[in-house]
Amino acid sequence: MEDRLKQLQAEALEKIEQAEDLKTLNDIRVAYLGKKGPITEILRGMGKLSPEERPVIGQLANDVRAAIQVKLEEKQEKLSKLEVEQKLAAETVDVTLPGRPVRTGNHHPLTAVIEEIEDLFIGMGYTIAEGPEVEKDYYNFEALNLPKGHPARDMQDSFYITEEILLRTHTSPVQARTMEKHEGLGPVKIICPGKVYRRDNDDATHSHQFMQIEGLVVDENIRMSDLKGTLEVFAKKLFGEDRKIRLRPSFFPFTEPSVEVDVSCMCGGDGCSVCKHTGWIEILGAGMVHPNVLEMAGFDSKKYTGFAFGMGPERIAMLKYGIDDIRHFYTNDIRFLKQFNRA
Ligand code: 2U9
Repeated sequence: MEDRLKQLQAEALEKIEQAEDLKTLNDIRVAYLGKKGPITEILRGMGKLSPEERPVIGQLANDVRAAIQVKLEEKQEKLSKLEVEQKLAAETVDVTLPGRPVRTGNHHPLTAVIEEIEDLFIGMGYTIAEGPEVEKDYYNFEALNLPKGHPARDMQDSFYITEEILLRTHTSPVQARTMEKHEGLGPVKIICPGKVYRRDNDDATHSHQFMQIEGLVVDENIRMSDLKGTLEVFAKKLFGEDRKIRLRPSFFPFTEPSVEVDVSCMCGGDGCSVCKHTGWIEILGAGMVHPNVLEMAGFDSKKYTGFAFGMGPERIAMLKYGIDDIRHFYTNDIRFLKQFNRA
């Protein structure tokens, strides 16, 4: 019996030593120390032993059981630690790996150009004025020296809602309203960005709905040279310090004299398809505010003068980014929009 117990101990310790995982270890515990295990069996059969043998074998059986238990506990601790270490190694995060790129959104190219132009004029002391897109005929035409029956009204085929109400054809009514509210006192220095509408067939260069940015300065002693200097600063900041501007005579009912403004082409005058080999690109219309417009808004035209200008940001963005079709701004093809990600 003694030999059998010693053999069981040696066997069990050997198996524990060899065990490579916690499940095997548990199987060994059940096999040797479980209710049906050999050691329990020996202890149960103690009654059959002689009184001399009983304490010796009893003591030995308890020692064997304790030795196996101790070894099992030691091994369990070792294997548990190992398991944690293996798990940690398998789940290691390589912090040096580059992250997955997060696609950032971006401004619509038209919004980007409008904000750039706004910032430029804010930097020159202008404030932004806004007004309704559904406008009275009076502010859209009459207050701008375009009385009913004026031939220039035909130049701007309009979306009329009633006889007196229409979708504004330019942002000029915002200036007319601002001047009227101002009651002729002190300077006005505003830019008016906004959506405008004209009855036009959409094609690469025309849209029935588009944006405008107009500017207006009214004060004492405002002269044509102030207009020219302002537009020169504007063109250089927007297109580059090497650019020049030139003014050509034109006609608008709300300004007198009126001019069209060209910026020198990026080809430097050599001639290219953008400037149609002229070296110049038209970017703006402008002029000195017509005395009739000043008077209708409540300004004394003998005391106050002013200049005004207007531009189409779509055209500016098309020139700046080399876009060949105005419809790209409104069809919102993601492949087009993604190209303007400044991030
Ligand atoms: C008031 C007085 C004067 C605004 C002006 C232009 C010239 C002009 C067009 C250019 C291309 C608009 O985008 S476009 O279609 N605009 O040429 N606009 S002067 O003159 C005003 C406006 C309001 C009270």
